[in-house]
Amino acid sequence: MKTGIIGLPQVGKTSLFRILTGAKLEEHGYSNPREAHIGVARVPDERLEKLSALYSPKKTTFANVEYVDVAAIGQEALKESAYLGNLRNVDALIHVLRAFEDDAIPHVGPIDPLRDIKNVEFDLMLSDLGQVEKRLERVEKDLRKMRSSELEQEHALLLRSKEALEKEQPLRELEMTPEEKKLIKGFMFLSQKPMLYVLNVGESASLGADLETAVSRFKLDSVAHRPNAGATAICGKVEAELAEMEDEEAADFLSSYGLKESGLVRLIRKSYELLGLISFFTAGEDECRAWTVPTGAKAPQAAGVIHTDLEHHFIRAETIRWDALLEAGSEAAARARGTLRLEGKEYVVQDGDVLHIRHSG
Ligand SMILES: Nc1nc2c(ncn2[C@@H]2O[C@H](COP(=O)(O)OP(=O)(O)OP(=O)(O)O)[C@@H](O)[C@H]2O)c(=O)[nH]1
Ligand SMILES: [Mg+2]
Repeated sequence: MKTGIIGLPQVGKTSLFRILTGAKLEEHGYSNPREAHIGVARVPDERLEKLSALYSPKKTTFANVEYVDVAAIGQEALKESAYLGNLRNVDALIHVLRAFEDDAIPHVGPIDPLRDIKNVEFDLMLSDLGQVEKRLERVEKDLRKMRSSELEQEHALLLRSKEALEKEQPLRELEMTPEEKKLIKGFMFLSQKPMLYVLNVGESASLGADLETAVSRFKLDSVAHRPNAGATAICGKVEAELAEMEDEEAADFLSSYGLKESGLVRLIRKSYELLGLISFFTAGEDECRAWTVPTGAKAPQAAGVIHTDLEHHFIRAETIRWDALLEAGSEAAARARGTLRLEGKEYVVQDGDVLHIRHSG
């Protein structure tokens, strides 16, 4: 899964990218600011850490999310094909919004995240609209030559998209059947991607409480509740300091701000929710590992994420919730208690399941 980090100039995109991925500026050769930077972040997961403590495996593997840091967004940038290509290729977007006060760092007028959202969304929609219109022309030409139900379906969907964009409704808010989604997928429309708005707030003594209330303080409640969108807040400055600390020091630092956990944990969790992703685990003496599947995935699909052969030769999945396994103390004990179940091909995997795939391969 790939998430693009976008936003106006100097709002803290690169800072957030660095904190998320632990990337150092030098390593990525930031000499060319127009270039996109790609980094991998580990998805923090306490459940996996606890499973790992039970099994003491040789290796513990967390799930990963890829982040792409691009140059500041704007109508000019969106005309560059390399820039556009980088953005089209992601599965979701994080829009970083300036919410911190600092006279030394310029911004377009007073702090107003809602205005910035409107402007950036407008640019995204304008880019999509250009693409929709171009394709519509082509489809209409083809339809005059020959009618086909597939083309007609695409035509109707494009018209619907055009209508939405013209009234400034991002495509992520359009309701689509799975079939329509498939039809439109190839365009990789920017305004169709799930969007997480991230307020980059200033440092304060009551940061814990300030982060909690930031979304409503900056009037983002309504945008956060729109389809396929969400909002959260982070303090880039504090996170950057946290990233440099050892665990114990970090815990003290967090509590001095009235925080329970690093904002990154919340941020990554939010992007998971937004994308409709869940985690399941495999646990053993060799490796304890977290895997990612879309909500609603059935057991064979989950098996396929581990290895394609496992999907083809899937028989059953021994299944138990991570906490039930911890409570029992071992798979054998769980089996004896009857909390370890055998699930078949139609089983819908639940967030936090520990699976052991039985296969015929
Ligand atoms: N006071 C304050 N400054 C910040 C914060 N986050 C970032 N900055 C500063 O803002 C400036 C821009 O940060 P970047 O992370 O480079 O912002 P960016 O969005 O990647 O900028 P461009 O890529 O040039 O558009 C830097 O000088 C940062 O130190 C913050 O939370 N508080
Ligand atoms: Mg940057």
